[in-house]
Amino acid sequence: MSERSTQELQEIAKKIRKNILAATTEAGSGHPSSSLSGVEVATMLYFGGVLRHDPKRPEWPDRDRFILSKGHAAPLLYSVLAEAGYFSTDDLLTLRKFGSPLEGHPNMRRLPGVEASTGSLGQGLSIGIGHALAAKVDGKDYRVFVMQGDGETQEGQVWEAKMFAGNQQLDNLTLIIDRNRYQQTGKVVEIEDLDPLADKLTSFKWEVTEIDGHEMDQVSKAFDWARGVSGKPQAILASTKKGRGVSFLEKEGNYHGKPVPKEELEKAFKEIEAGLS
Ligand SMILES: Cc1ncc(C[n+]2csc(CCOP(=O)(O)OP(=O)(O)O)c2C)c(N)n1
Ligand SMILES: [Mg+2]
Repeated sequence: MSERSTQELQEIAKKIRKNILAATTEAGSGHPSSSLSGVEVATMLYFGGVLRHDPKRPEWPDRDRFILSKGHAAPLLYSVLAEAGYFSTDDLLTLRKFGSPLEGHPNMRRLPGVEASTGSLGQGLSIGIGHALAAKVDGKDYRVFVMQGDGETQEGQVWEAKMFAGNQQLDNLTLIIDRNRYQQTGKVVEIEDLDPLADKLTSFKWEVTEIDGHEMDQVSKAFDWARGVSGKPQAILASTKKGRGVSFLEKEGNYHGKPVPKEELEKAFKEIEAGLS
């Protein structure tokens, strides 16, 4: 589906990773590790020909919508939007600064390309359902993509939304669960186990596929698969690693909400350049 090769997409993913770290380290706050786990999925959406969008017309009525429900991964969204041309990549270094539209969590009223103001976990899927339902009512063919965290999936509203989407047969809706196995305070499995997650979704009348969320080719195939499903919403369970691409973030396991110290930044950049091992 993509006009870009896997290698070209991997190169874009490297840029996105570096910009996530540059912005959060400059800000001295934010969530780099939560952003890094979603890089391949977001790169495929915006640069792999999945999302129908036009950075020059962020309000184009027929655009596909991407909603980052795990809004704390705002540096991921901002890096992808900047790389796509919604605004300048120089603006990334204003993240979380007083007056900057690049707020700690995405604000749809201040930044082009942001489809929903998120950050309060659990709400993005409901917003996405609103768009998907509107497309059906209006006879439009745009699609809606939502990215949720795995810890976020514990929110009650998430299950109301999933039940509703299944019953409404919203086949223009694709949910990606960024399954990095950690939430703020520890391992998801130890806090509120989600398994069997695929079975739960299937029983809610969803189609489900499980992939390695860092393998570009698997991510690409999953989006192709989603497009081919009719009569049901689709969930892509993407197994990922929090902090992916930077060994000392990955090793830490749950390096949540902490920027890389300035003195470690060059080391992190070098690892990202070397590519995923
Ligand atoms: C309703 C709500 N409760 C708590 C928080 C605080 N919080 C921010 S990130 C986070 C952990 C989220 O974990 P997960 O969804 O797995 O995302 P990850 O960072 O692992 O990608 C929490 C509890 C919040 N933003 N919203
Ligand atoms: Mg998580």
